[in-house]
Amino acid sequence: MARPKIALIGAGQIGGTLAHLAAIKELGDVVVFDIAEGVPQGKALDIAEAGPSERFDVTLKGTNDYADIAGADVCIVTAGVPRKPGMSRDDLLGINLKVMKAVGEGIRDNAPDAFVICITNPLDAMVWALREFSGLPHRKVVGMAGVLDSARFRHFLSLEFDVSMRDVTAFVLGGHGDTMVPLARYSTVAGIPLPDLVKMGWTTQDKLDAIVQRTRDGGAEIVGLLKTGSAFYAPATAAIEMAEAFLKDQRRVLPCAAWCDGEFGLDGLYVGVPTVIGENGVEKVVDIKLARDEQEMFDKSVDAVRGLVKACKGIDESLA
Ligand code: A3D
Repeated sequence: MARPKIALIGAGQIGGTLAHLAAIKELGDVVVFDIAEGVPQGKALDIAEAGPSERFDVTLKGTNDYADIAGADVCIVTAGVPRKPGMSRDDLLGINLKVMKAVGEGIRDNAPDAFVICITNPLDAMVWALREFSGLPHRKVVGMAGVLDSARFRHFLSLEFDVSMRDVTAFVLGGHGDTMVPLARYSTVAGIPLPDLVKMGWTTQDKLDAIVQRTRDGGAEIVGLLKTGSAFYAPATAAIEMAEAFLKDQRRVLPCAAWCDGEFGLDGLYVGVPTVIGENGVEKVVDIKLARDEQEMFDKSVDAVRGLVKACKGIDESLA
């Protein structure tokens, strides 16, 4: 049986890490595309040369030609520009929208059956634009944010409780940005919800609030430390988790920026919600009932995403 084909659009910090992880996990043959000449070729060769030590049997190819992504089963898109200190994700909108147009058309013409995972920021607007430009079915185009934001939340909670990260589950909903909504009552240690852990004296509400805020600021914390770019190891790992769920039809329940048309009372918008990911892409949006305060936070987040989508339509009239 032929190995799956994984196309990585963007060979920067995240793209290179994705290629390395996909090869080590033997998820499939990897094609790395970028407009920068030599960069995808150099990274693909460098990673291929790790094969004898890592003992993986997949091929890696770097390219500047979209024809090489033909027939890809998965496309992971990181093409564009990342944040620098002092920039918000939204500051990237104009420049990355143009990139989404080129990438969307490249995928439409060469890999129309792929499951597409967008990582480029501002995430919720870029995944919407990428879907519009590519014309692929909505269930086959998703954004990676919730898996990363939840992982950050889980990491901080495991530090607070001094327990294994494996036993901490967390849910983060809404847009990927300052309005993201970490849901405390759906986040647990071995099934015990966070509000119960506060009652049990494992932590205080103030400390929990501070962890929620640190999660919201998780991307900015790394940008502030790196100074020259944004996070890439954990973002790549999160996207690989989603790609694997699709390729292996795992039906994982993962928070993604997914198309909601009816779910959560939305009439056609990409926003972070719990989904089931399987062989058809988004098999289902898990339409949970939110408490009043959660709904208020979610609505604020939805408004912010709507604002960005409107701004995209203002910049590129083919989207209006
Ligand atoms: P970086 O290392 O700069 O890589 C981006 C790559 O895109 C570069 O190699 C560019 O040459 C390439 N590129 C630019 N224009 C095009 C084009 N038209 N076609 C193909 N390739 C192109 O950035 P990065 O890998 O650190 O980050 C990539 C994106 O992910 C940025 O927009 C970040 O803001 C975003 N990001 C999102 C998250 C989320 O959780 C959603 C987390 C971290 C970073």
